[in-house]
Amino acid sequence: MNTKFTIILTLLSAVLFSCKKESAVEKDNGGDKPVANQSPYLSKIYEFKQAPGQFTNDLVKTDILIGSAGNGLISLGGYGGFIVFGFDHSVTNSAGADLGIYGNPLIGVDMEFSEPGIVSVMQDVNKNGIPDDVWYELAGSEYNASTTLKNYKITYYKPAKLTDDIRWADNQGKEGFILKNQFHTQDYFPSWATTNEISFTGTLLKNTLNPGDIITNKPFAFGYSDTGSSEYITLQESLGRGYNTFDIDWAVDNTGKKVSLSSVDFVKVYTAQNNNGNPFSPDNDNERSRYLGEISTEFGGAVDLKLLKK
Ligand SMILES: [Ca+2]
Ligand SMILES: [Ca+2]
Ligand SMILES: [Ca+2]
Ligand SMILES: [Ca+2]
Repeated sequence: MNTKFTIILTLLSAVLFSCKKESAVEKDNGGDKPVANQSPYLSKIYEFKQAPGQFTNDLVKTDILIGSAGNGLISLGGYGGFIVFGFDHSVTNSAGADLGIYGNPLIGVDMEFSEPGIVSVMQDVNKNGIPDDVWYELAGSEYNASTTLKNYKITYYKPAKLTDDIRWADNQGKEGFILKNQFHTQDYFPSWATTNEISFTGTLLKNTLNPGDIITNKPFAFGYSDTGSSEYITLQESLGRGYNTFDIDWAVDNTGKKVSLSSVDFVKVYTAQNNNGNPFSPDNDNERSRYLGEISTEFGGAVDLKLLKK
């Protein structure tokens, strides 16, 4: 194994799941105070279902996501893994972007590593305080791309042995594996599962993994979390901590028709690519096949942007 490459991969592995303490955005600098006793940060997690992955069942500390943002991360696991959260108020649809969501994309030139998450929103139409109403996807830059698959469904199967890769099959007739790696040896099949197979559905974005001296997963233009878009880079450079922004105006129903929402009560983020991080797939025996682990969106909290504005 090439030493330089090993060092880079070790660094990359650390960075992919580092918990950054510094944040300029959330600090109370006098100009970014919440108004009317409303917290700008998410206040409640309704559901958190990791898909299989290298960080699944590991380092799962959701408390750090409540009441602050950008101070810690959870990994949603492979395709479909998700979190559902809300605020202590309805998030109104103001002009422009409404929500900011934190992740940990790498943005170094030719080291880009994004792990896009799709964001959906829901209004508490029946006013029962729980997310049992209708989800509307926020259509990002890939929503209408011919490479984007709607109504995708994947099923993961619990392995016989802890050391086995996690097999999946999808509704496109394909199957494959979430690959185990040497950096993370815990059970990759989520402990929340009460059955030996679990399924997720949603919209699937195309794979963007690219082999090279450094394996990259370049960002999409806009509308996805954990993505080093040009907007993210600008925010990172100006605030010291980037995030991705989302406009409630992007909401579409399950036929792709735009819906007009004056506010939302629940937000869902899920991993939107199905990719085991192996650019040599289906060859799983290449020495670099298991370096990165699966594409799995990291989530570091969320803000109601209008409460952060000066
Ligand atoms: Ca808006
Ligand atoms: Ca409801
Ligand atoms: Ca990840
Ligand atoms: Ca990430």
